[in-house]
Amino acid sequence: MLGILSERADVWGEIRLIASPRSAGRKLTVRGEQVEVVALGEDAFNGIDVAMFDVPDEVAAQWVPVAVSKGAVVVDNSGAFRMDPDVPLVVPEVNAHTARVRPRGIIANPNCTTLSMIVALGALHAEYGLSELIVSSYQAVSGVGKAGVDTLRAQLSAVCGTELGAKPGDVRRAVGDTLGPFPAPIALNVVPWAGTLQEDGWSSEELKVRNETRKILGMPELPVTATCVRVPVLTTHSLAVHARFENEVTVAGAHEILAAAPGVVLCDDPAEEEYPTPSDVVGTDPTWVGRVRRSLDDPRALELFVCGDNLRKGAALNAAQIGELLAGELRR
Ligand code: 11C
Repeated sequence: MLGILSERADVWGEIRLIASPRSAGRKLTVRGEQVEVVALGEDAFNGIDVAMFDVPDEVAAQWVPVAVSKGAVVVDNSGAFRMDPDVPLVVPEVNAHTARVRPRGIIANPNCTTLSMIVALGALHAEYGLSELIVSSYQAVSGVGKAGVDTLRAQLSAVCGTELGAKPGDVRRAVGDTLGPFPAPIALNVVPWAGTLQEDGWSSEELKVRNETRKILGMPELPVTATCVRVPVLTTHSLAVHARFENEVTVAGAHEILAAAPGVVLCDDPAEEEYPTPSDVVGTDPTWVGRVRRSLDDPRALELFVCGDNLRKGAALNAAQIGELLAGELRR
């Protein structure tokens, strides 16, 4: 977040850094200046116009209303308010207009998996009219934070240069009790799980993709099925998308839409081995799209492969873009 605020146009006045008392007094660099962190407390929000929250759900649930009561508009990156009907869930390229109506003084920032595909999908929906979505995610370990990154690095060190991975259970035995935040080894593996267990075997992440996609597109009845999978990638979520539309589609038409869509890069030339991969996309802002095909059995459906940096567009960048919308409003 601090990096992104430092890179983008400076629409801010004072930037105040607020964290738990444990971090108070630390100095962090933002826009080239050293700024001292102040402790979270009611007075910390005095005089703040826009408060960007990047904290666990329960901390957001407690402190976001406090910031609002002090006069701030809050951009919240947690899941605490996303499905509240009085809280817009905003992706500026797709539904910027919804940010203007915010009865609770809160704008929610979507989940990183939803954000990693929705800009491309929104552009195709605007032209063809989405009627059904089936996605499989390939999620990076930084989606669960530093513990995810540390765990993958530690497990990779344990298996690197060995012959592990050829016999059932050998990787599990080698990583021992260092599973970290994952339910199974993540090195040399893929794990069909992200989030917490919900009713009927769905994961919280799968339900977030479904519910948030519907809300962002303003289509509460849209059929959406997600299977969320964790892969041994540090940062950048990928998704294989099957999108069915009201109208017939063509690859050339989809290419044209995607190539012109703000925030999207079309990278689709399999003959030249050109398609997005997480290790090429990491650190960049756009949503990258490749492998665009018309479904063989359905002239109304497209298959796509999408990659987006889950820490940038999937989190801090989208929040900063929402903050910029608000700064534009405040200047008028
Ligand atoms: C993951 N997408 O990759 C999740 C993390 O609702 O913002 C983000 C959870 C959220 O594990």
